[in-house]
Amino acid sequence: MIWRAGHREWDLSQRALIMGILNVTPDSFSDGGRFLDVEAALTQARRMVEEGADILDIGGESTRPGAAPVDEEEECRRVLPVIEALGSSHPGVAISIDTSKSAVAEEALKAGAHIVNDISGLGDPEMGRVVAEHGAGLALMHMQGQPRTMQAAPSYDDVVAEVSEFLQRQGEAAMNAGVDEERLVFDPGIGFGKTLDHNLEILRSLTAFSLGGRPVLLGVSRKSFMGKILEDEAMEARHWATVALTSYGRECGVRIFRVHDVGSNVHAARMTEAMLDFR
Ligand code: HH2
Repeated sequence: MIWRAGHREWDLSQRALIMGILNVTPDSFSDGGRFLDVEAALTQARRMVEEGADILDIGGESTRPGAAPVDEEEECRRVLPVIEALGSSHPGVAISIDTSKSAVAEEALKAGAHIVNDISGLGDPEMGRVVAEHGAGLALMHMQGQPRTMQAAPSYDDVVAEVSEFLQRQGEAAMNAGVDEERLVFDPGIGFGKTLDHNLEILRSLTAFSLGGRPVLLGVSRKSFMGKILEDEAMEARHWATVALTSYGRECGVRIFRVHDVGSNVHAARMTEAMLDFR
Protein backbone atom coordinates (compact mmCIF):
# COMPACT_ATOMS: atom_id res chain seq x y z
CA MET A 1 0.00 0.00 0.00
CA ILE A 2 1.71 3.18 -1.27
CA TRP A 3 0.94 6.78 -0.32
CA ARG A 4 2.49 9.55 -2.37
CA ALA A 5 2.72 13.22 -1.41
CA GLY A 6 4.83 15.58 -3.50
CA HIS A 7 8.08 13.73 -4.23
CA ARG A 8 7.65 11.53 -1.15
CA GLU A 9 6.46 7.97 -1.28
CA TRP A 10 5.65 5.76 1.70
CA ASP A 11 5.15 2.03 1.65
CA LEU A 12 2.48 1.55 4.31
CA SER A 13 2.11 -2.19 3.93
CA GLN A 14 3.91 -2.82 7.23
CA ARG A 15 4.74 0.45 8.98
CA ALA A 16 2.16 3.09 9.91
CA LEU A 17 2.91 6.83 9.97
CA ILE A 18 2.59 9.14 12.93
CA MET A 19 1.35 12.65 12.16
CA GLY A 20 2.18 15.10 14.95
CA ILE A 21 -0.31 17.93 15.54
CA LEU A 22 1.13 21.44 15.45
CA ASN A 23 -1.55 24.03 16.10
CA VAL A 24 -0.72 27.68 15.46
CA THR A 25 -3.89 29.21 16.82
CA PRO A 26 -2.87 32.00 19.18
CA ASP A 27 -5.22 34.67 20.48
CA SER A 28 -3.21 37.78 19.79
CA PHE A 29 -1.22 38.78 16.77
CA SER A 30 1.22 41.55 17.55
CA ASP A 31 4.46 41.12 15.56
CA GLY A 32 6.28 40.14 18.71
CA GLY A 33 3.55 37.63 19.49
CA ARG A 34 3.80 36.13 16.03
CA PHE A 35 7.56 35.71 16.30
CA LEU A 36 7.12 33.94 19.62
CA ASP A 37 4.44 31.72 18.07
CA VAL A 38 6.83 30.62 15.30
CA GLU A 39 9.56 29.93 17.85
CA ALA A 40 7.19 27.98 20.06
CA ALA A 41 5.92 25.99 17.07
CA LEU A 42 9.49 25.13 16.01
CA THR A 43 10.38 23.98 19.51
CA GLN A 44 7.34 21.72 19.56
CA ALA A 45 8.13 20.51 16.01
CA ARG A 46 11.69 19.60 17.01
CA ARG A 47 10.38 17.57 19.90
CA MET A 48 7.87 15.69 17.77
CA VAL A 49 10.50 14.91 15.11
CA GLU A 50 12.88 13.62 17.79
CA GLU A 51 10.09 11.40 19.11
CA GLY A 52 9.59 9.87 15.65
CA ALA A 53 6.92 11.92 13.83
CA ASP A 54 6.82 11.17 10.09
CA ILE A 55 4.53 14.11 9.31
CA LEU A 56 3.74 17.41 11.04
CA ASP A 57 0.16 18.64 10.58
CA ILE A 58 0.07 22.45 10.78
CA GLY A 59 -3.29 24.04 11.58
CA GLY A 60 -4.14 27.75 11.78
CA GLU A 61 -7.86 27.43 12.56
CA SER A 62 -9.28 25.56 15.51
CA THR A 63 -11.98 23.07 14.56
CA ARG A 64 -13.05 22.23 18.09
CA PRO A 65 -16.82 22.08 18.51
CA GLY A 66 -18.07 25.65 18.79
CA ALA A 67 -14.89 27.24 17.39
CA ALA A 68 -15.33 30.45 15.37
CA PRO A 69 -14.07 30.50 11.77
CA VAL A 70 -10.89 32.38 10.79
CA ASP A 71 -10.47 34.18 7.44
CA GLU A 72 -7.89 33.02 4.90
CA GLU A 73 -5.52 35.97 5.35
CA GLU A 74 -5.34 35.32 9.08
CA GLU A 75 -4.94 31.58 8.58
CA CYS A 76 -2.06 32.19 6.13
CA ARG A 77 -0.44 34.69 8.51
CA ARG A 78 -0.42 32.00 11.18
CA VAL A 79 0.77 28.96 9.22
CA LEU A 80 3.05 30.17 6.41
CA PRO A 81 5.97 31.37 8.57
CA VAL A 82 5.93 28.05 10.41
CA ILE A 83 5.86 25.99 7.19
CA GLU A 84 8.71 28.03 5.70
CA ALA A 85 10.80 27.72 8.85
CA LEU A 86 10.17 23.97 9.09
CA GLY A 87 11.29 23.49 5.49
CA SER A 88 14.76 24.76 6.42
CA SER A 89 15.03 23.42 9.97
CA HIS A 90 13.50 19.94 9.37
CA PRO A 91 13.80 19.13 5.66
CA GLY A 92 13.33 15.40 6.34
CA VAL A 93 9.84 15.62 7.83
CA ALA A 94 6.74 15.82 5.63
CA ILE A 95 4.47 18.80 6.23
CA SER A 96 0.70 18.67 6.10
CA ILE A 97 -1.55 21.74 6.08
CA ASP A 98 -4.79 21.28 8.03
CA THR A 99 -7.17 23.54 6.13
CA SER A 100 -10.47 23.44 4.26
CA LYS A 101 -9.68 26.54 2.19
CA SER A 102 -8.12 26.03 -1.25
CA ALA A 103 -6.46 29.47 -1.12
CA VAL A 104 -4.70 28.59 2.15
CA ALA A 105 -3.76 25.14 0.80
CA GLU A 106 -2.30 26.74 -2.33
CA GLU A 107 -0.10 29.14 -0.35
CA ALA A 108 0.95 26.40 2.07
CA LEU A 109 1.94 24.06 -0.80
CA LYS A 110 3.93 26.88 -2.41
CA ALA A 111 5.64 27.45 0.94
CA GLY A 112 6.73 23.79 1.09
CA ALA A 113 3.86 21.67 2.45
CA HIS A 114 3.45 18.18 0.94
CA ILE A 115 -0.03 17.13 2.09
CA VAL A 116 -3.43 18.82 2.41
CA ASN A 117 -5.49 17.58 5.35
CA ASP A 118 -9.02 18.71 4.47
CA ILE A 119 -11.51 18.18 7.28
CA SER A 120 -14.35 19.28 4.99
CA GLY A 121 -13.58 16.47 2.51
CA LEU A 122 -13.41 18.82 -0.50
CA GLY A 123 -16.07 21.27 0.68
CA ASP A 124 -14.21 23.95 -1.29
CA PRO A 125 -14.74 23.09 -4.97
CA GLU A 126 -11.26 24.39 -5.92
CA MET A 127 -9.43 22.14 -3.46
CA GLY A 128 -9.09 19.11 -5.77
CA ARG A 129 -7.55 21.21 -8.53
CA VAL A 130 -5.04 22.85 -6.15
CA VAL A 131 -3.96 19.50 -4.71
CA ALA A 132 -3.66 17.96 -8.20
CA GLU A 133 -1.60 20.88 -9.57
CA HIS A 134 0.93 20.53 -6.76
CA GLY A 135 0.99 16.72 -6.76
CA ALA A 136 0.25 16.88 -3.03
CA GLY A 137 -1.05 14.10 -0.81
CA LEU A 138 -4.70 14.53 0.23
CA ALA A 139 -6.41 13.41 3.43
CA LEU A 140 -10.19 13.56 2.93
CA MET A 141 -12.18 13.66 6.16
CA HIS A 142 -15.91 13.33 6.83
CA MET A 143 -17.73 15.93 8.91
CA GLN A 144 -21.47 16.37 9.43
CA GLY A 145 -22.30 20.09 9.61
CA GLN A 146 -19.82 22.82 10.56
CA PRO A 147 -17.53 23.02 13.62
CA ARG A 148 -19.60 25.77 15.25
CA THR A 149 -22.75 23.64 15.43
CA MET A 150 -21.77 20.08 14.49
CA GLN A 151 -22.21 18.60 17.96
CA ALA A 152 -25.71 20.07 18.47
CA ALA A 153 -27.66 17.07 17.11
CA PRO A 154 -25.62 14.65 14.97
CA SER A 155 -27.92 12.21 13.21
CA TYR A 156 -27.46 9.24 10.85
CA ASP A 157 -29.49 6.20 9.80
CA ASP A 158 -26.29 4.19 9.38
CA VAL A 159 -23.20 6.15 10.32
CA VAL A 160 -20.65 3.71 8.84
CA ALA A 161 -22.45 3.45 5.49
CA GLU A 162 -23.09 7.20 5.25
CA VAL A 163 -19.53 8.19 6.13
CA SER A 164 -18.00 5.68 3.72
CA GLU A 165 -20.38 6.70 0.91
CA PHE A 166 -19.40 10.34 1.43
CA LEU A 167 -15.68 9.50 1.38
CA GLN A 168 -16.10 7.35 -1.73
CA ARG A 169 -17.92 10.18 -3.53
CA GLN A 170 -15.39 12.83 -2.51
CA GLY A 171 -12.48 10.55 -3.42
CA GLU A 172 -13.96 10.22 -6.91
CA ALA A 173 -14.42 14.02 -7.08
CA ALA A 174 -10.74 14.45 -6.14
CA MET A 175 -9.67 12.00 -8.85
CA ASN A 176 -11.92 13.77 -11.39
CA ALA A 177 -10.08 16.97 -10.48
CA GLY A 178 -6.78 15.23 -11.32
CA VAL A 179 -5.59 13.87 -7.95
CA ASP A 180 -3.83 10.49 -8.39
CA GLU A 181 -5.48 7.70 -6.44
CA GLU A 182 -2.12 6.92 -4.81
CA ARG A 183 -2.16 10.37 -3.19
CA LEU A 184 -5.48 9.83 -1.36
CA VAL A 185 -6.15 8.72 2.20
CA PHE A 186 -9.52 8.59 4.00
CA ASP A 187 -10.50 9.68 7.49
CA PRO A 188 -13.94 9.00 9.04
CA GLY A 189 -13.66 12.17 11.16
CA ILE A 190 -14.03 11.04 14.77
CA GLY A 191 -15.90 13.70 16.78
CA PHE A 192 -16.94 15.78 13.76
CA GLY A 193 -20.74 15.79 13.93
CA LYS A 194 -20.82 12.45 15.80
CA THR A 195 -22.16 11.31 19.14
CA LEU A 196 -20.25 8.96 21.43
CA ASP A 197 -22.13 6.00 19.92
CA HIS A 198 -21.40 7.15 16.36
CA ASN A 199 -17.68 7.37 17.21
CA LEU A 200 -17.74 3.87 18.68
CA GLU A 201 -19.58 2.42 15.70
CA ILE A 202 -16.97 3.94 13.39
CA LEU A 203 -14.12 2.61 15.52
CA ARG A 204 -15.63 -0.88 15.35
CA SER A 205 -15.72 -0.73 11.53
CA LEU A 206 -12.43 0.95 10.60
CA THR A 207 -11.77 -1.34 7.64
CA ALA A 208 -14.93 0.02 5.95
CA PHE A 209 -13.10 3.30 5.24
CA SER A 210 -10.20 1.75 3.33
CA LEU A 211 -12.03 2.54 0.10
CA GLY A 212 -10.39 1.12 -3.00
CA GLY A 213 -7.72 -0.25 -0.65
CA ARG A 214 -6.52 3.27 0.22
CA PRO A 215 -4.99 3.97 3.68
CA VAL A 216 -7.14 5.08 6.60
CA LEU A 217 -6.11 8.05 8.76
CA LEU A 218 -7.44 8.20 12.32
CA GLY A 219 -7.67 11.26 14.57
CA VAL A 220 -8.78 10.41 18.10
CA SER A 221 -6.06 12.22 20.02
CA ARG A 222 -7.34 13.75 23.29
CA LYS A 223 -10.92 13.88 21.98
CA SER A 224 -13.69 14.30 24.49
CA PHE A 225 -15.57 11.05 23.74
CA MET A 226 -12.79 9.18 25.54
CA GLY A 227 -13.30 11.31 28.64
CA LYS A 228 -16.97 10.29 28.60
CA ILE A 229 -16.10 6.58 28.45
CA LEU A 230 -13.50 6.89 31.18
CA GLU A 231 -15.69 9.21 33.29
CA ASP A 232 -12.54 11.27 33.66
CA GLU A 233 -12.13 14.56 31.82
CA ALA A 234 -8.41 14.93 32.66
CA MET A 235 -6.13 15.21 29.61
CA GLU A 236 -3.81 12.64 31.18
CA ALA A 237 -6.60 10.05 31.02
CA ARG A 238 -7.34 10.92 27.41
CA HIS A 239 -3.65 10.59 26.60
CA TRP A 240 -3.51 6.93 27.63
CA ALA A 241 -6.85 6.21 25.96
CA THR A 242 -5.37 7.65 22.75
CA VAL A 243 -2.39 5.29 23.01
CA ALA A 244 -4.78 2.35 23.51
CA LEU A 245 -6.72 3.36 20.39
CA THR A 246 -3.52 3.69 18.35
CA SER A 247 -2.71 0.08 19.19
CA TYR A 248 -6.31 -1.01 18.47
CA GLY A 249 -6.46 1.06 15.26
CA ARG A 250 -3.17 -0.40 14.07
CA GLU A 251 -4.52 -3.89 14.56
CA CYS A 252 -7.58 -2.85 12.50
CA GLY A 253 -5.29 -1.75 9.65
CA VAL A 254 -5.11 2.05 10.18
CA ARG A 255 -1.97 3.43 8.50
CA ILE A 256 -1.77 7.08 9.68
CA PHE A 257 -2.39 8.36 13.22
CA ARG A 258 -2.88 12.08 13.91
CA VAL A 259 -1.72 12.66 17.50
CA HIS A 260 -0.57 15.34 19.94
CA ASP A 261 1.79 13.03 21.89
CA VAL A 262 4.13 11.50 19.35
CA GLY A 263 6.52 9.29 21.36
CA SER A 264 3.97 7.12 23.16
CA ASN A 265 1.91 6.61 20.00
CA VAL A 266 5.00 5.70 17.95
CA HIS A 267 5.72 3.04 20.59
CA ALA A 268 2.12 1.76 20.47
CA ALA A 269 2.25 1.47 16.67
CA ARG A 270 5.68 -0.23 16.61
CA MET A 271 4.75 -2.67 19.37
CA THR A 272 1.48 -3.60 17.67
CA GLU A 273 3.28 -4.03 14.34
CA ALA A 274 5.70 -6.43 16.05
CA MET A 275 2.75 -8.45 17.33
CA LEU A 276 1.31 -8.48 13.81
CA ASP A 277 4.71 -9.87 12.68
CA PHE A 278 5.49 -6.69 10.69
CA ARG A 279 8.84 -6.06 12.35
N1 HH2 B 1 -9.27 16.37 14.15
C1 HH2 B 1 -9.04 17.66 14.42
C2 HH2 B 1 -8.43 18.49 13.49
N2 HH2 B 1 -8.03 18.01 12.29
N3 HH2 B 1 -7.84 16.21 10.79
C3 HH2 B 1 -8.06 14.93 10.50
N4 HH2 B 1 -7.69 14.44 9.29
N5 HH2 B 1 -8.68 14.09 11.37
C4 HH2 B 1 -9.10 14.50 12.59
O1 HH2 B 1 -9.68 13.69 13.34
C5 HH2 B 1 -8.87 15.87 12.94
C6 HH2 B 1 -8.24 16.71 11.99
C7 HH2 B 1 -9.47 18.18 15.74
O2 HH2 B 1 -9.11 19.47 15.81
P1 HH2 B 1 -9.16 20.38 17.07
O3 HH2 B 1 -10.29 19.92 17.90
O4 HH2 B 1 -9.18 21.79 16.62
O5 HH2 B 1 -7.89 20.13 17.89
P2 HH2 B 1 -6.51 19.53 17.53
O6 HH2 B 1 -6.07 20.09 16.21
O7 HH2 B 1 -5.65 19.97 18.68
O8 HH2 B 1 -6.70 18.04 17.49
